[in-house]
Amino acid sequence: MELKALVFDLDGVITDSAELHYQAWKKLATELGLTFDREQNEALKGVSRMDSLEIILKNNHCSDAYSAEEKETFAFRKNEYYKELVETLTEKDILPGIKALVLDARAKGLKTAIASVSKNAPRVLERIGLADYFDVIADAAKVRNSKPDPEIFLTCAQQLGIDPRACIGLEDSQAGIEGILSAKMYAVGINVTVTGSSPDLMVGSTGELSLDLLLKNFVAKGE
Ligand code: B16
Ligand code: MG
Repeated sequence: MELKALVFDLDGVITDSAELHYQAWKKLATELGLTFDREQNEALKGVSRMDSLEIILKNNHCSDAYSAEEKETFAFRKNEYYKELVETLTEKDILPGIKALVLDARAKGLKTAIASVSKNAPRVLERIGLADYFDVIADAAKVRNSKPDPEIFLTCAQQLGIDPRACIGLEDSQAGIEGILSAKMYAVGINVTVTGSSPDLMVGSTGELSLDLLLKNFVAKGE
């Protein structure tokens, strides 16, 4: 089967908004007197806002100390901090190699999609000037199951009208790699701290990615 589409995660693959999520959670955690560090932040990559909050509270053994309403307020506050940080993003924040890869892929007739569970994904893409370079941006509000569930990747393939096995998924998180593999796409990991299934191909950073590298390595599942 021929390669037909590239399906990108956003945070940590297109731009380093993973760092902005970290800073926003850190601010909230500090206000609440909770511990939170970069190591704990790894487990939040690709995980929805409310699930992320639960992980932070559980790590601090205080999940039961707050009502559902209080938790909603905390998540809202974190998102306000995050949105402020998103407004500081510019084209310079596109990670190395990504714009060239997206342009090369489109020039070769491949489709491109964004599989981000972030409800802020469209705004992030606008800020960095890439909003017009994707055929599909999955609507995170409509996705019921966060990564590692394959739902968001399958939604992208379906909206593109392409067999998932003809797609490459690119991710920086373990949850995302699991999602790509479950969707039967070819999985490319970018500096993933592997704690479960390994991606089909791993690179150390986005700067190592190129369309040539992907075309050389791509093998459709089941072939
Ligand atoms: P929001 P991805 C994910 O995006 C982030 O990795 C994760 O840290 C974040 O909690 C989640 O989006 C939800 O984001 O609060 O903006 O809706 O990695 O799937 O692009
Ligand atoms: Mg990510």
